[in-house]
Amino acid sequence: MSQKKFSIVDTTLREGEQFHRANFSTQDKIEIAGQLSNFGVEYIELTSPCASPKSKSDCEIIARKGLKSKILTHIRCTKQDAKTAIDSGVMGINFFSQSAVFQNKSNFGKQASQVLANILEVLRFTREKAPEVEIRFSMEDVFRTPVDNLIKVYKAVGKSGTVDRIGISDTVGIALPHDVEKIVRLLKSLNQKDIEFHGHNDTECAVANSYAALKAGATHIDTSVLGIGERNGITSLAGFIARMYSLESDLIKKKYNLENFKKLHETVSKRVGIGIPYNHPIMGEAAFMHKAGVHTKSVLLNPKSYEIIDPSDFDELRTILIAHKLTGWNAIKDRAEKLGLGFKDSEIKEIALKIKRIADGKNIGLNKVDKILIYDSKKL
Ligand code: HCA
Ligand code: CU
Repeated sequence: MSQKKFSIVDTTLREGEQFHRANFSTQDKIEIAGQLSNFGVEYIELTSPCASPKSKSDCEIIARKGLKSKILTHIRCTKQDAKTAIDSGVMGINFFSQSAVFQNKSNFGKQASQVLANILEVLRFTREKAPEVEIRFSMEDVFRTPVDNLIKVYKAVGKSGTVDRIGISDTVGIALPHDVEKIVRLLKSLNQKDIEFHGHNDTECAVANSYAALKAGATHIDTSVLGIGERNGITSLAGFIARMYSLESDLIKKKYNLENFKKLHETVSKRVGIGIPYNHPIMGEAAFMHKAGVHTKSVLLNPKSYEIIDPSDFDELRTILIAHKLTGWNAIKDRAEKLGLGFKDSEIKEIALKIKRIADGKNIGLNKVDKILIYDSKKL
């Protein structure tokens, strides 16, 4: 990995609020922001204070909580929005601009020039009014916008000297990792600003794209807990953490308080009213389950044979499943030993065959396996 210095911009409380089932109360937001901060994300992005009266007061309350994470809000590129955001007391402003006006393939017309001039004026205004506030400017739908137009906009924004960071959004989840790498490198070559990447997950590429962005020189990655957001959401916090842990576990263990990870996920899942998907990285119920005989045998000898993440780092447990037709005698032997029962290997192999026969075509539980083991041990 070329990029070890990165920050997470968690947007569960902004993009996540755009998830169709989310409707956080003030109390929910305070609780989630506190847990995100305890986990250690560097930034928390909140819904625009211009979105509704409650969004405004929530922004003000959370911005003044003194959390460790920097509090940002996400607003349109207008002076009125900027004024309201500054007054809310946030430490950073994530401006975004819709890109339809820049998507004309044949030219950068009069309308686009006017929109760009407005953007620059708002950025200058904000920088002047709030010199201490961190400013990011981002365009929506970068990967469907002609590159020449992107260059025009980002070059002008960079030159204006008003922003700390530029953002790239894959608003519709269309990008592939190599597209992301290409654009990040291009923007990096235009100006040396920090770069934030925001990727939607319509084709399940969000985590890979986020990593590609980092590899190419991006510095900030947007995530949300459980990936919630518009449609099927964005890079999930757990997916991104799993990706980075698999490459740099020591760094991730040092940078974030992994023991708070589970609580954060349980809270968001409860407050949104959705379960944690069974296959969610790290947090899904299947993440550390081992079933087939070949797998269970190896995992019992060395968990790394089929695990790239140590569940105990996240307060999770590994499960060795043995009550099924794919079971293996090594796993049954391990279970017998746990129950304090002694068998010869030849006997255990017989018992494993019996369990396979019984479980072929129907579900049996661990209780049933235990009963068989105990019963057979008494016969000896
Ligand atoms: C949207 C906007 C956005 C903005 C991302 C950003 C997107 O809700 O449509 O400001 O980085 O995906 O483009 O979330
Ligand atoms: Cu988005």
